[in-house]
Amino acid sequence: MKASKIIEEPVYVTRPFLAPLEEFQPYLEKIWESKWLTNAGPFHQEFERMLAEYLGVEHLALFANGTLALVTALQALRIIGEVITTPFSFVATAHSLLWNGIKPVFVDIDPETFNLDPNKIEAAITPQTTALLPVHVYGKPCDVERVQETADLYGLKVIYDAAHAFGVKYQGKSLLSHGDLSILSFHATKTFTTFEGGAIICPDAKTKKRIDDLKNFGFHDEVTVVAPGINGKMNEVQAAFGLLQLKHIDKAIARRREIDAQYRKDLSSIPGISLPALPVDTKYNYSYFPILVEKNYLLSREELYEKFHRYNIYPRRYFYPLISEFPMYRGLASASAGNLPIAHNLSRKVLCLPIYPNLSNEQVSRVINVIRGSTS
Ligand code: T4K
Repeated sequence: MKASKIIEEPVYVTRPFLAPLEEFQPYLEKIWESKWLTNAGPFHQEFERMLAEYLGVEHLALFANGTLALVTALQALRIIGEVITTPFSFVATAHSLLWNGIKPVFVDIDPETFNLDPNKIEAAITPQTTALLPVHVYGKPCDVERVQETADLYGLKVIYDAAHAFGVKYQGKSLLSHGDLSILSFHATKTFTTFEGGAIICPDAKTKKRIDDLKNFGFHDEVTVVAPGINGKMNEVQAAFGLLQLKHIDKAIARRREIDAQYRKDLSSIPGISLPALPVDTKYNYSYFPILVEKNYLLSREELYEKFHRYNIYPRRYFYPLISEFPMYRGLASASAGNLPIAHNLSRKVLCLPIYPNLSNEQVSRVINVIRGSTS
């Protein structure tokens, strides 16, 4: 019995959803025929249009990945000095600040949403603060109204790291339309993928043009360079793949929703396991399924994590350690555990369970049985 468990297929925290291979062939043939491989080619242009339409936004600029999108968004708004952000995110959020010579200032998170606590932002503002960089963690909306109120009061820009928030709608409109800019990631591990990829959601055509220039070395036209830009361009294979994925994304999110519901049903009554609530007034994308392993659960978070590995299941501790604990950040005054008690505590008890469209019901049951303790 035990031996058969060991040879079962591994279950990862996520797996990319891939449209059928044969459906990709015609796109590749077109690329081979046209020999247009990158630099705003035909698939790039079409994908930008179709994606903006799908997301319900007016303008967006595609990128080679989400990190370059973040770095460029900060450049586009000429952000300098200090930026207030969350420690409870993937390290790329704060790295984008360091790449721009900006000092991150960490503020604690809200215990319900796990996003930057709007009540704590004001106390961290100094004369050097120029912007806020909140993250819609797990795709759940930040308190966008309160964030904007504070930003308006102090004349700060707001850039949302919306890497997890593909397709999320809040109060009937795209969550991505909040703030001055939002960035998306289409990495292989995300709800919607182009292998690597990303985008900046822009409020108007002028801002999009500036960002398009910045991602293309700063070229405004053939002979004019207007800024020290970078190479952040998405290529034609990525864009074509994005177009194909778009045709299947609603089905993929619907399957994630079923898995989320199954976990909620079967895990809600297990002592010591807390399930963060789904966001209200939100069309959610079910991008992650975090559970909290509380003190009264029969194992510690680390013991449960190790136990999963014995069953060939690989949940992830997103986000542990906190960004503020990494060597390049921990010397900052705002990085101390005492300044970030909620985030610190959460990072020690969170575990993100596997959730992806091709996860079978049988695999979901395997995950649930490990937590239930029905497997030793
Ligand atoms: N902001 C936020 C809030 C983010 O979460 C991220 C990225 C960014 C910004 C930056 O965006 P990008 O520059 O990446 O576009 C992963 C991803 O590498 C990263 O994109 C993501 N956040 C982060 C949350 O997760 P790892 O180190 O956990 O990934 P990895 O390679 O361990 O993969 C996790 C599991 O996914 C594997 O165990 C199996 C599966 N997998 C992974 C890959 C790469 C596959 O099945 N196929 C694959 O190709 O960071």
